[in-house]
Amino acid sequence: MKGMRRFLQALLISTLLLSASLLLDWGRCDPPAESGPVSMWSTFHGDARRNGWAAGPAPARGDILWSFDAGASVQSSPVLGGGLLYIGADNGRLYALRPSTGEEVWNRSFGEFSTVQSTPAYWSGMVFVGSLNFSDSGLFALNASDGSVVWSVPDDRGIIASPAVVDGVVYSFSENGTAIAVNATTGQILWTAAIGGEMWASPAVANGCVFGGTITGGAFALWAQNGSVRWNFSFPETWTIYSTPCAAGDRVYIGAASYSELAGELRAVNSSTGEVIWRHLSSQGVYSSAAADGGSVYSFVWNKTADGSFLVALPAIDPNGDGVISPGEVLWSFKTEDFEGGSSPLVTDNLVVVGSSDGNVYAVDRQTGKLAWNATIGGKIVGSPALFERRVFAGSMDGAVCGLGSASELPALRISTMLEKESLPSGTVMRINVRVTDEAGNPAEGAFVKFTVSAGNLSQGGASTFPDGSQTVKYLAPPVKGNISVTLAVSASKGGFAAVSASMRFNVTVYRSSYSGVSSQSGFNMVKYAPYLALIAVLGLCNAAVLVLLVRKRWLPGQRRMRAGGG
Ligand SMILES: [Ca+2]
Repeated sequence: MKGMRRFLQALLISTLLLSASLLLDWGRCDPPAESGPVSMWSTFHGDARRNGWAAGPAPARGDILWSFDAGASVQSSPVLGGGLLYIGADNGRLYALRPSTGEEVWNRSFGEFSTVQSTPAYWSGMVFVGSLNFSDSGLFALNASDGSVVWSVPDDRGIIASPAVVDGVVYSFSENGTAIAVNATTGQILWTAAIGGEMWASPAVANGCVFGGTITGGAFALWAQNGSVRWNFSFPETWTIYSTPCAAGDRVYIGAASYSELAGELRAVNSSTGEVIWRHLSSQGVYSSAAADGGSVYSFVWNKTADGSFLVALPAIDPNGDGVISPGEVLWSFKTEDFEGGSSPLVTDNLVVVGSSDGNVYAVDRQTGKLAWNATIGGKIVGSPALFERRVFAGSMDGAVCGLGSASELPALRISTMLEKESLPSGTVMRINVRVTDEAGNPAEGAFVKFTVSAGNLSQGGASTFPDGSQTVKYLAPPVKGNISVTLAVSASKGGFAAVSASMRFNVTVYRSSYSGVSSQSGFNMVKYAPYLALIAVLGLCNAAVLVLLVRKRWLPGQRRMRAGGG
């Protein structure tokens, strides 16, 4: 009785631990409310303020570490949350990829004739995104782990804008000229506001307000609480606002352009009143969103007279106070062969990174504007690059989504593998445990582990490692006519680390029993049971941990331990 009670206690505690760990994981991904750089690139241009400022250094090199083919042009920007990268494509699909390898985890289609130009937003285990479709456009909330729809709000015109999520509320703009606020958990509409002008720009949310702009040149601030107008102003006739306002401190930076007048402007306004603080003029247009790090403002400006787009750094404070940041007051400028100026810059500790329609991602020194590296992806890049764990991510109009960084500089992972047996009879099962650590032996949680065998079948309990760096597979030995040697290969990867692989051999022997034929041809497919095995593995692990604490007794006696690293 006492043993049973202890077991039930352990089960209860382990279940609570599991729930707590999931909650902790979700909570970590919420957008920060305070000013300063963002720690998680979970929405377009970093966080709901859209200031493009990421905490941490960009990689010193822009090697293409992986490339994923979305199968259609990509205008959406990559975002990260819950351990995955999310990006939309013009085939109407939203993709969830592993940021360490680019491997697809799931994709969701919003219909054959739809596009997902909207950049998704991750919040609390959900992904929010807008779709543009001939028949059934809308704002969707998806389960971040499998892409299933949690709720949706239909839209009669379609959504290009990228939703912003703050304090459990999703803010979205439609092509039909309305702004809406929706309860992120339930999908209940909290308010709608008729702005009266198509909106391609995304909402920026800061200081209790929602900032936006229309393609007819109207700029506005709504009260986030009820959608009423706080202030608005219009650029002259023929002007458009395609870019998302960037909120920084008590300011908002708004870009605008006029095709017919070959003119553009980045305007710094007071976020409480909309009053102009300064203007920076260009000869063609400002189509991308500005980034701000407090002292400087970075803008990608199309300058037709110079045949390209310039990434410029402007002083936040106008040096001579005349209300115009003149060419002479520009801190630095970097020329690209871009003729669209669509990509919005990412500011990191060391570099400013921007995509270009000339097919490159450029990273320039934040202080000097000198080129640090460029990565030639090939297609036009109109989305905004993202930074996560020393990697830059970008999508392009030729459908490539890439992870960029410096593989050589990354610290290494180590794999240690434990086999239950050195040899096993055909048709029988053995457990294989791996533990992934960093070079110092600290467990690498969330590392993506992949097993392959030269013969037989594997069923993996889960794709990534547990908090103690471990992961388990079951190996089913194949039918054999004579004893064979099997090669097991294990690879592990995790963002911020160089991937590692290891291999080892063991034997499968002839099963000398009258039942061997039956068991070896049963075709038992353990992959089908992977989700159950994953759950059992997690609960089992928690149980084991708790039981070890309770009973204070060591486990795994007599197991053979093998160590491997780098092949
Ligand atoms: Ca000036």
